[in-house]
Amino acid sequence: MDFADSAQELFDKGYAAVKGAVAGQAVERQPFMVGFARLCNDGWLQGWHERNGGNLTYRMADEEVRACKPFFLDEPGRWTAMGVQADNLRGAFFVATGAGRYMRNVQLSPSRNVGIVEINDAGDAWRLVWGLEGGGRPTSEFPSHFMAHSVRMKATGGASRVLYHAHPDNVIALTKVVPLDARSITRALWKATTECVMALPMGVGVVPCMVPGGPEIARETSELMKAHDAVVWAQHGVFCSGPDFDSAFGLMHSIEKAAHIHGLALMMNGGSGDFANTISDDDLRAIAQSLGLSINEAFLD
Ligand code: 2HA
Ligand code: ZN
Repeated sequence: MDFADSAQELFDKGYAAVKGAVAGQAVERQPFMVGFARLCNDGWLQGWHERNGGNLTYRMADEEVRACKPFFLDEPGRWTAMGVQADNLRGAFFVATGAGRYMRNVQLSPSRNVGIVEINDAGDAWRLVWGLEGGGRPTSEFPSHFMAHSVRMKATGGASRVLYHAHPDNVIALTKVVPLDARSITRALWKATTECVMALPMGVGVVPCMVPGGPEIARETSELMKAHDAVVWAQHGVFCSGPDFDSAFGLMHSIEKAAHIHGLALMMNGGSGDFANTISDDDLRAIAQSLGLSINEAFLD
């Protein structure tokens, strides 16, 4: 190799490294990515993300895609079939935590721990266009996220953008002691604190203990998400949605807080759920009515 060739090779390597770093930082500074990373860290600080537990996805707005496109990979990854399909997500772009990545590391380096994926025109495959440096793929729960995005997008007229999965201790414990149906779990949550029904007027859906990351849990969850913005996964955690990061995090937090208070009250009461005082069904109706929220009457007496 002569001098000109090796100089060119050095230049190309340096240029690629600088370009990669600029592209990483340019996208990391976008407000949606700052909000994404903040939620991951907030969930970690709550203790909901042991090891690689939990995951987060965000459906990008068109203007956010336009702002980031100049920094996308020159050569996107290969298309990967998802085994699920959605017409209303053809050509969508998602930010997703990476499979096996730890939520506690996201804020330290979004470009290593998070990827942006593009959905193909058929709505059944993704390819990586940014991030997940060092190689990787979106969260193992991506089929659940994808199907739930499709359902929530339809149910909310396009407002829903965030899907968040966490492993909050008290909700998981709740699924061990309360009958595993949506009505019983919702009533335990609603009656724990007056604020819970405000965050959760439709109550939660509940899926039984299932294999994590599979197509069955994706199908069951998305079916329940037609009517609920949060679904409790027995023995596992919670899957919840929202129009923005504050709403999705706030919903997770409200559900977990209610489960915690229910558990504390059970302990103070010697394990009995027969409490001296509680929130009546008419109290729940009045709270919802005061905010103009329609409450899920199927879960009330
Ligand atoms: O991302 O939480 O459900 C790891 C999980 C799987
Ligand atoms: Zn999980």
